[in-house]
Amino acid sequence: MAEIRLYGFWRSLASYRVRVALRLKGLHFEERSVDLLAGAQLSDEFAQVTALRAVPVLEIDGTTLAQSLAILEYLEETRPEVPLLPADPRERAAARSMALATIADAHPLIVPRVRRYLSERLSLGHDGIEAWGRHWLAEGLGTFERLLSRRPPAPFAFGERVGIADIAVGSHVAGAELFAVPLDPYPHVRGLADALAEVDAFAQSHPSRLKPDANAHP
Ligand SMILES: N[C@@H](CCC(=O)N[C@@H](CS)C(=O)NCC(=O)O)C(=O)O
Repeated sequence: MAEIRLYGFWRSLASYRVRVALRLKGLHFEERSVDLLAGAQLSDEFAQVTALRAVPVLEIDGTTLAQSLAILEYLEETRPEVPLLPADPRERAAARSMALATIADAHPLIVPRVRRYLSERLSLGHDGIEAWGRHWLAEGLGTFERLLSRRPPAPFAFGERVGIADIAVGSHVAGAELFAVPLDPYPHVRGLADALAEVDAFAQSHPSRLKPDANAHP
């Protein structure tokens, strides 16, 4: 068994968060793809891994963890050498609070099970579901713009070091890219996203790098 195994999916924003954190902490991991578009999260095979029917799931230290924020906090507690949280307790709370703006508020509204319900039970068509996704992503971008505009100027959300707030904003921006939501109205978010794109852990983990045909010739 690999020492650290991530069950994820290329376009899963929550999996992206965990991938980035593992790489920031310098941890080697193997990734198993759970094809959310094919419904593999609902399979009997995946039910052996987790009861949650969702990715990310991380096998590490002889245990199985789920929920991206819980996984990030676990990595922080067990491998504190490269910190993902600021040292000051007030700043730690503020960083968690910013991260939750997408992890708890915006992102849960656009996951496959919600889109499936909109389609199968409420008969919303493709365009309606895309509009739904774009709406909640734009709402989240607006929240991040307001939050970031009140932070002191810094390359990253909480200063010189990337951390959980950056991971959350980065994942939300990746979602905006997947749904073609423009970043132009959100200059602080755009500035942070540009800074994060220069960080290897973010660049290597980005959905565009994992997309199955990303490396295929046209
Ligand atoms: N709050 C969870 C999100 C878990 C989640 O909903 N993951 C999505 C992919 S990003 C998923 O696997 N969804 C399966 C489904 O909705 O059927 C986290 O941050 O880890």
